[in-house]
Amino acid sequence: MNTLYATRGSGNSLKPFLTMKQLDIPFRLVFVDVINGETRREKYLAINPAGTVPYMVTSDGRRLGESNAIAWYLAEETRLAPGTCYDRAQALQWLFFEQGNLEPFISPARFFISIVPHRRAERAEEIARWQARACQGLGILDGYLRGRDFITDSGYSVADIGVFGYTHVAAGAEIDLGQYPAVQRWMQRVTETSGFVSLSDMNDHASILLADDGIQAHAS
Ligand SMILES: N[C@@H](CCC(=O)N[C@@H](CS)C(=O)NCC(=O)O)C(=O)O
Repeated sequence: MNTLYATRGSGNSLKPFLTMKQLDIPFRLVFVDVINGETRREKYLAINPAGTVPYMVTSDGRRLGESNAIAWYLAEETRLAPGTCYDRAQALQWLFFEQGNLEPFISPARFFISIVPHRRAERAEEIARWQARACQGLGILDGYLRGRDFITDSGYSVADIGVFGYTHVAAGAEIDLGQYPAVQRWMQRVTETSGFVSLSDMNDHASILLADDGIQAHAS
């Protein structure tokens, strides 16, 4: 069975979680405590030297990091894989866009505003910059999604899952998604797809803690 290392509340962790739930792929979930620095300690670094979640160890022991790469691997040859060569390239375009123009700004702004608000003041200037950059990215996404149902013409796919991961929690970064009506309509469509599960479903899912995980360290 696949093992997914994840963190509660993480938009990146939601991506492989949602993919496996929608595809009925069984997995075990191990929660790593980012706030207490567990991702940067020896036990987790021996699993994922990059010290980030999500991370996956497949049923046959292979290892994979980066949320969009994990989701892509899981979606290959399933109904969540875009159907044509062009649609696959377009999916990759928007997954890279998400990692370059959305996630690096929404995620830290949300972290300091909503997850560790006592540390907000110390990052006030950066937060303003992150919000501005996130809004630029959301504006581009909104323009693209006008008149479209999903990211590619193949319908709902791994590309939507990847872009949804942090876009849907932008309010936690005090970004008003009301400015992006096409993004809002698209997010609603994503939540209506068959078997959709949310961040709170992930937070409440049966899991074990990293401290109780008996995996053998093997960096790759
Ligand atoms: N590009 C990576 C980013 C992963 C990432 O930064 N994850 C955050 C949680 S959402 C994390 O692990 N933070 C803890 C740390 O960096 O120690 C991905 O998409 O998986």
